[in-house]
Amino acid sequence: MEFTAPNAQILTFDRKNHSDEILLKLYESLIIPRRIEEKMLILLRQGRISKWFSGWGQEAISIGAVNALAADEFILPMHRNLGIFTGRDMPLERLFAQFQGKKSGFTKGRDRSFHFGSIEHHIVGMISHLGPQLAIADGIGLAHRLSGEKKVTLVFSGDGASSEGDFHEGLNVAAVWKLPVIFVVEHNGYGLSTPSEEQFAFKYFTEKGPGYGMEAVRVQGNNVLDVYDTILRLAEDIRENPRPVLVEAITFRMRGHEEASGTKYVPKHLMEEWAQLDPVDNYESFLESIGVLNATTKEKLNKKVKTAINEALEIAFAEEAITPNLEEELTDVYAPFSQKVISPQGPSTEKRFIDAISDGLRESMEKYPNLILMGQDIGEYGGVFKITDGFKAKFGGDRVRNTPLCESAIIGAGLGLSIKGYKAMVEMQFADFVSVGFNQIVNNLAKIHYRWGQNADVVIRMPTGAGTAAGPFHSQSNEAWFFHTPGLKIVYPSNPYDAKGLLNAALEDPNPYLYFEHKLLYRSISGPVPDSYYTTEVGKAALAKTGTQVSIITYGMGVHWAVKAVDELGISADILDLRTLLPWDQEAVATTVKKTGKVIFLHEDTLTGGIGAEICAWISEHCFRWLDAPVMREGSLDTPIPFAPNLEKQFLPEARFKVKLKELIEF
Ligand SMILES: Cc1ncc(C[n+]2csc(CCOP(=O)(O)OP(=O)(O)O)c2C)c(N)n1
Repeated sequence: MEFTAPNAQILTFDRKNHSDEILLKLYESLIIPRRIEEKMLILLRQGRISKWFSGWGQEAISIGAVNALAADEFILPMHRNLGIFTGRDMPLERLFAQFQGKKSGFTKGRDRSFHFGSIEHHIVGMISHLGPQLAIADGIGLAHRLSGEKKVTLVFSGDGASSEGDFHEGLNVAAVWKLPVIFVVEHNGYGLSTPSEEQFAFKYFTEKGPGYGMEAVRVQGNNVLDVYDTILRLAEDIRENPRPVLVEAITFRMRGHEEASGTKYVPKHLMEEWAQLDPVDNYESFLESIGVLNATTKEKLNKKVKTAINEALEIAFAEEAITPNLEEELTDVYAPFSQKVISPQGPSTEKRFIDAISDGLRESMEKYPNLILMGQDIGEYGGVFKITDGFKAKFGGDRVRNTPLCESAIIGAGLGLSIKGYKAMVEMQFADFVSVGFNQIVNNLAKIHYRWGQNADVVIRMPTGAGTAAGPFHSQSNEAWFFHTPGLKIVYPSNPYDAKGLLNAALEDPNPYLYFEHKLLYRSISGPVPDSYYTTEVGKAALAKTGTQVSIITYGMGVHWAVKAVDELGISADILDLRTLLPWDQEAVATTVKKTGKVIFLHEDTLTGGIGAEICAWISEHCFRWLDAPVMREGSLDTPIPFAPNLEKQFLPEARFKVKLKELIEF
C-alpha cells in the first residue's frame, strides 16, 4: 500500500473572514522558508554547506502553526520546521550562523542545524532522538496550568517518531493531566526510507487520539489556511479550556531525509502527484485567483525576502570560524551557580536516614514555592518508602503529583517545568527504573545548558543499592552510568546529616542532579540532624574516620563497611566519604593519599568501569610519588545482582574488601 492522502488530493482554500493583510502576511511568511530552502540547495551543490534537512513541501504546517499562536507561546519544532524559526522572526544571519556552526549562532557552534532553542523566541529545539520533545511540551503546559497562564504550547512529531515510546508517554501524560498542549503530527508518509505502513498499522492519527482520551483533528498539511484556522480555533479554545489535542497534518516530504540520502525509494508518481499539491504554489495561485496577490506585489515580496536571505548569508559566511576557548567550553557545561553553604541553626534531633531525607524535602518545599514533586505513588500513598507521606495533604496535589508509569515523560516534563522557571524533583520508585528515563537525563538534562544555555533545574531521587534480597531489578547501583555524562551532578550521602544537607543543596542548585539514597540505610541508621534548614557543600568529601596507615576512599554503604572493617582489623585509617561523585573532590583525595601513601577504593557498584576505576587512575597519575603500594579497588562482582541472600552476600564486596585491606596494610 502506498501513502495516499485522499483528503489532501485537492487543496480547498477558504479565506473565511481573514483580511487581505493577514492573507498576505501568511504568504510572506510562507515564502521565507521556501526561498531559504532553494538557496540551501544551491549552497549544498557548491559545497558551501555540509548537510541540510529539508522541509520542502511541508512549509504550510509550520507557517500556519507559528502564525496562529501568540509570540510568547512555546513551540517545540523538529527537523523540518524551518518556518517556526523564521516565523518567530529570528535574525536570519544568526540562523545561518547556527547552520554553519559559527559563534553568533544559537549554540556557539556546539550543535547543528535545528538542534537548539531560544527562550527569547519561545522555541525549544529538539535533540536528535525526536520523541523526547513531547514530554518537554507537557512540562511547559503543566507550568502554564499551575500558574494559571492561559497559554497553549505546540509540539511537533513526525509520523515515524510516533513509534517511539516517548510519543505514547508524552500524549498519555498530557491527556491524564489535561495539559494545554497541541501535538502536531506531520504525517508525510515516510520515516527516512520506511513508509508509514511499515511503521504503524493504522491509517490516520485521528484514530489514535481518542485512544488517549484526546480530541484529534486532521488538516490538509499543504494548505496554510487550513492549518492556520485549525490551530487558531483550537488555541483559543484550549486557552480557556485546557486540554491536549492531537492535530494530524497530512503532507509529503518532497526531498530526501537529508539531502545526501535522496528519494529513490519513493514511487515517481507519488512525487508527481504531491508536486501538484505544493503548499507555496497553490496558496499563491489562490491569492491571485481572489485578487489579493498581483504580479507586482508577488515580485516585491519575493525580492524583499531574497535580498534579506542573501544579505544575511553574506554576514554569516563572513564570520570567521570559531576559535576554541577551552575555559568557556568547560564552564558552559553547567549553569552558573555559586553555592553559599547554609549552616544549621538551633538544636538537632536524632533522626533516621529516611526521616532526614523527608525533612529536607519538606523544608525545600517550604523554601521554594515553585518546587514540584513528581513520582509514582508519591501522592496519598506517600511513595513506596513513605518519604512523601503527608506531603500531598500539606502542599496540595498540584505540587505533589502522582504520575503515570512513565519515567521518560516525567523527567522530560521536569525539564519543561524548568524552562518555565519551576524546580522539579522526580522520584524514581527504585533507582533501577531510571533506565527507562535514561535518554532524557543523559541527552536532554545533561546537555541542554552546554548546547544552548538553558538550565535543567531537576533533581532525580534514586532509591538505590542492595542488601535487601530484592534481586536484579530492585538492587542495582547505577551511579556509574551517569558519572560518565558531563553536565550532571551526582550526590550520594552516607549519613542522615548529609542526606538532608545534600538534598537541600541539590534542590537549590539550578543544575540537574542525581541524588542517590541507599534503601538499606533508610531505617538502619540514625544520627543527629539539625531541625533547621541547612545545606551541605557540594563537591566536598568528608573524613568519616581519620588514621595513618591507609586511605579508604568510598561513599554510601561503603563508608559503613569500611568503618566496620577498620574497627574489626584494629587498624588506623583515613576513611574518605566522597559524598559528591560528580564533581568529585580531587583535593581531598590527594590529601589523604599523600598522608598515608596507601589507598584502596571501595564501592558497592560492580567493579569494572566503576567510579573507583576513574579515581584510582587519577590517583596513579597524580599521586604516584607518594604511593607506597599499588592502588587497590574492591567492588561487587561483575555479574547482575542475584536474589538469594547468600548469593547476594557473595556478590557484594564487603568480605573481599576486608581481605584486600589487610593485604594492603601488610604490603
Ligand atoms: C531514536 C532515534 N532513532 C533513529 C533516528 C534516525 N532518524 C532520524 S529522523 C528519522 C525518521 C523520522 O521520521 P519522521 O518522524 O516521520 O519524520 P520525518 O523525517 O519524516 O519528518 C530517523 C529514523 C533518530 N534520530 N533517533
